[in-house]
Amino acid sequence: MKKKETLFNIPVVVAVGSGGGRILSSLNTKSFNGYKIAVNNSVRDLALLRNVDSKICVGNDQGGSGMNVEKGRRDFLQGASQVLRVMKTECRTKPDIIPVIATLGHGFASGSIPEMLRILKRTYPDSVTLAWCITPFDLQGKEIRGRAYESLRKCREVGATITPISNQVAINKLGLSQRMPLGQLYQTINREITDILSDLFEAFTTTEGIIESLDRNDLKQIWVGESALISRVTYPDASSINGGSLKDAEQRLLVDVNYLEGAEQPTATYIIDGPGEITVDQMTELSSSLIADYKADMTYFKPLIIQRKRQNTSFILIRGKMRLGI
Ligand SMILES: Nc1nc2c(ncn2[C@@H]2O[C@H](COP(=O)(O)OP(=O)(O)OP(=O)(O)O)[C@@H](O)[C@H]2O)c(=O)[nH]1
Ligand SMILES: [Mg+2]
Repeated sequence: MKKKETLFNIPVVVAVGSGGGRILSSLNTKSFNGYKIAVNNSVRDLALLRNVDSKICVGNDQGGSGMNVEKGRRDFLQGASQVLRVMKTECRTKPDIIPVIATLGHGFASGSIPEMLRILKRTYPDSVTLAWCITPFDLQGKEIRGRAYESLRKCREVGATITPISNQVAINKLGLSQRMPLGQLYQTINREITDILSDLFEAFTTTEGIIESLDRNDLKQIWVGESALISRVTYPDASSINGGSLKDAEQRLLVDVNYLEGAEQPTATYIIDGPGEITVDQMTELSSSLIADYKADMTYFKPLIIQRKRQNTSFILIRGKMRLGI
C-alpha cells in the first residue's frame, strides 16, 4: 500500500543528556512513525531508558561527564558519525523537521547540543532543526544556570531555532510543590512538555483533515529564527475558543524569560485545542485579537488548522516575531 502523504516529515527525534532521554522516552511518536534516538555518554543512564528506539553511547569511557561540559562536547564529537549513521538509515524520507531535545546545566547535553546543531545544519541544510532546550531550577544555583545559558549562547551562534523551556517556570506555572520528590517533579514537567510536543508533531505530520495549511516554504520562513515559544491550551468544547484564548495560551508558556532578555524577538506558536469544529467567526475573533493586541510587532500570522478525525479540532496558530506580555 502506498504510504500516505503527510504534511511534513519528522522521521527522527533526537535527545541528548539524561533528562533529554527521559523526555524522549515519554514522547509518543507513533502517530508519525518518529524514530527515537537517545544519545548520552553514560551507559548506565541509557540503560535506564525505556521506549526509545535507539540508544547511542558515545565517548571512550561511557561513564558520564562528571558535570564537565568540555568532556560532554568531546565525547559527543567522538561519536557523532555514529549518530549520523543511525539518522541516515532512519531518514528514508527527507526530514522537513528534526526535533532535538536537550536538558542543560550539567555536562553532556550542554557540551553536545551546540555541536549537534552545527552538524545537523551542515548535513541537512534544507531541514528545519528545532531544539527544545530545558534550563535548570533556580535552586540549582548560579554555576549550573550559567552553564545552561552558555550552551544556549553557543546554540544561538550556530543559528538554530531554540525553544528555551524553564524547569523553574514550569514549577511556578504548573503550581508544583518544591517538596515533591524530584522524580515525580520531573515526570510532571516532562508530561507537560511531551503533551505539547506530541500535539505539535501530530499536527505537522497529519495526513487528513487539513483545513488551512502550511507548505514547506512557510515552515522555513516561520520557524527559522533565533527562538521560538510554544504553548498549548485545551478547552472542553470548541465554543470556548475565543479571542482570549491567546492570553490563556500565553499564561501557560514555560519559556525561560531570562534567556529571552538577551535574545532577539521570538516567534510564538500556540496550540489551541478543543473538541468540535471551529467556526469562521471564532477564527475572525482570534485574528482580530492578534491584530489588536500585537499589531505593532506582528510580522506574519499563519494558521494551520486541522480537523482531526480521531479527536477534536487541533487549531495551531503560528505567528511571527512579536513582543509578548510575559
Ligand atoms: N524537565 C526535566 N529536567 C531534567 C530532567 N533531568 C534533568 N533535568 C534538568 O537538566 C539538567 C541537566 O541534567 P542531565 O540531563 O542529567 O544532564 P546531562 O547532560 O546528562 O549531564 P551529565 O550527566 O553531567 O553528563 C538538570 O540540572 C535538571 O535541571 C528531567 O527528566 N526532566
Ligand atoms: Mg547525565
